[in-house]
Amino acid sequence: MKDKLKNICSLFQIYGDYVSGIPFGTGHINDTYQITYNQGGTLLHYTLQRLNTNVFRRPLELMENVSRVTQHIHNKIELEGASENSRHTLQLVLSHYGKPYVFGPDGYMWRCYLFIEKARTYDVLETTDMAYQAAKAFGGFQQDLVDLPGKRLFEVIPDFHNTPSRIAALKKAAEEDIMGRRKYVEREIDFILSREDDAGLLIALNKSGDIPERITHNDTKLNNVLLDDTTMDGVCVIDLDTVMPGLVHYDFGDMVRTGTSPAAEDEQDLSKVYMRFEMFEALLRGYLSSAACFLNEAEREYLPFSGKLITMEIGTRFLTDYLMGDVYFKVHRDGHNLDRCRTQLKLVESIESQMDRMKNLLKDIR
Ligand code: ADP
Ligand code: GN1
Ligand code: MG
Repeated sequence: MKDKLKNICSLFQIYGDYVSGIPFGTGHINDTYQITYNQGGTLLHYTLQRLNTNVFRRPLELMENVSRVTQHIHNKIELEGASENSRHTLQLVLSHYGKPYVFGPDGYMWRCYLFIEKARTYDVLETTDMAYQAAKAFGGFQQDLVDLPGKRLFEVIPDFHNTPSRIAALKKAAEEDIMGRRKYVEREIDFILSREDDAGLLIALNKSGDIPERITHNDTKLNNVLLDDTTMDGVCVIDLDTVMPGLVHYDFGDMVRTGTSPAAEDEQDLSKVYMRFEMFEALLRGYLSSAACFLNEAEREYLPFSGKLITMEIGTRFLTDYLMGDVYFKVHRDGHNLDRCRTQLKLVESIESQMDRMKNLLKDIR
């Protein structure tokens, strides 16, 4: 593996001597490594990633999106005269051919970013301040992209947040039942299907013109934002593969899904899974602190609902993958996708039971 990573790194414009490469992060899709180089006696880090091209089938278009978005944010920060510019947006390292990616001998696409130091991601948020800062950073990211010039961003995965399509895929997987697992999950399937009427609501509001399409991140898992080690400020939004046209709710909903429960996404003890209202409040206030300036009334109104919808949607995806034999998300034990699905559905119940309070809070914030 050492030689393999070293060889891939040699295809990028990185100076100095390769020292090491270690697996990094807990993402379910790509393979990420922290790379260390010795440059004239100083150790420097990079993030090297192998793109999962089973999931991302149009990697060139994806990388064009990522380049446009990071360049745009970079230019904005530069104009604002902020310090430590290279900590506040991902910065691609180019290949010797001047491209923001390389194809390795393994045939996969690889890319490399400057590593952002003195900041880290969290799988579970510990304090309301962390929730506030993370949500503020994601809202700021959307705001930065409101004026992205040029053509519409490429739709990296069509219908990525089309919840009715996700439910249709679940029904198909349940009907086909290729692994013979359906008998274990009838309750989970019923839970989702009994909420099917909610699934198309945001898409309908988009069609009717009430909710506009914007540029969204679409994977605002709380571990996709780096928080500063000292100040806890949101330093940089990362994991930009799914940045594409979307609704703001896809982002806010996923923050609620991943930022409000005190338990991990794959926790097996469901009594530990619930929505902490104070975390929801911090996420809402943090998000509005940077996004209120561009949101319309309907977008605002459906923020609490989005937490429920996106949690149900990802639960649906985990269940579908379980039924299909764990072909999409990386798994590390038997039943892993089912455990993940169950936490999501438990969280949906908890969100539902607090929905009135969530909506009232929104009315109080002006
Ligand atoms: P995945 O698709 O696997 O979730 P990410 O892009 O989120 O990939 O990266 C995985 C982890 O690597 C992140 O959670 C973060 O801890 C770390 N990471 C990624 N990019 C950087 C970076 N530029 N600087 C510092 N850490 C990074
Ligand atoms: C995947 O790559 P990662 O782990 O940040 C998935 C998201 C899911 C998430 C669930 C491209 O995100 O959509 O919400 O897992 N990414 C893709 O944890 O499917
Ligand atoms: Mg990630």
